[in-house]
Amino acid sequence: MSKPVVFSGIAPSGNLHIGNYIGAIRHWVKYQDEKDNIFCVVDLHAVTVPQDPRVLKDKTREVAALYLACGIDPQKSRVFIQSHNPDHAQLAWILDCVTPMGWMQRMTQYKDKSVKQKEVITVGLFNYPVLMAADILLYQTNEVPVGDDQKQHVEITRDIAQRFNSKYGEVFTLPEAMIDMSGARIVSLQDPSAKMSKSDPDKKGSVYLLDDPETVGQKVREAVTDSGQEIQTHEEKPAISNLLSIFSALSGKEINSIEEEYQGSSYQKFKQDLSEVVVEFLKPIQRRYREIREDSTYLDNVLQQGSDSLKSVSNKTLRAVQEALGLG
Ligand code: AQP
Repeated sequence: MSKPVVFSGIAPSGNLHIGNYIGAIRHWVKYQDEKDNIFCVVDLHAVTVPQDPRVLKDKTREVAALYLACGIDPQKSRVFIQSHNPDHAQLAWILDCVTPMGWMQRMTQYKDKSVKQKEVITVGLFNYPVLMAADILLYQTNEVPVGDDQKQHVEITRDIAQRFNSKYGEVFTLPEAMIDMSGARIVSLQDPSAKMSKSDPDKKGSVYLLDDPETVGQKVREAVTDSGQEIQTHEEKPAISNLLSIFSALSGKEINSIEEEYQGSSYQKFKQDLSEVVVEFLKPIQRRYREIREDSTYLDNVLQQGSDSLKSVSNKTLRAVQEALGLG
């Protein structure tokens, strides 16, 4: 039996943070052997908000190198840059033409992102979920491992696929979101009501995968905590619950056992140990990242092979879509 096709991606719209790792990348790595994996750096998504062109180019390679540094193995997974395959934009246009406006107007991430947007809000930002649907549907994806914030986008992908299939014939596989609820929503260290986010202007809210040990220590030390003393997960203690989730995800220890270990300890001691856990976790990733960035031919080859081998898959889907619609 063939392995389930997994597709996921991250926008190179800023520095990758431990929320991206805990909510997405670690699950990609964990199930690599069992799946047919496609991991994309979704640069077309990044330009839904203004980007500095030189920074974007570098961030795109940085994200690809970080996938590999975090454990994505190019022998087991295909890694590529979205804009290297024009089929994504082509299918997105066709899906635009089958997606009712009303569905799009319900997307909560558009609402959140558009209020934060200081410059003009573009059609691209509004359309982001249709491009994401195209990314997923092009490869006949079965599973989409994502954090909780992307659940609605995978649901609309299914709705769009179902609508297309029922109008024009069975072309698309219906994908499912794979959300591991532990760590599915890592929140800001400065504001537990907001998710940790690449585009948060408050850099103290996020621990980036490339932060140096001193910066990690400072961010964890200055993380907001809740009233009371207990180091325990509780819905009324969102800040400490978040720190416990991070501790657990990066150390591999169960939350219960961390709670037991720190019974009666101070927040200060807990944060000190947490910053050590984070620093030790990041060390090998940063070492491997530096090696990969120093060997640009290696990274180019991985990305080229990824996109070359995937174009035949996406072309096949696109041709079936065009045929079904009577295009060409
Ligand atoms: N805070 C988070 N906790 C858990 N998972 C998260 N993800 C993002 N933030 C968290 C997951 O990471 C993957 C990549 O996300 P993305 O780059 O496609 O877009 P995003 O969700 O909009 O991420 P950011 O960090 O908030 O970026 P900006 O600020 O540019 O919008 C997804 O699987 C996501 O669920």
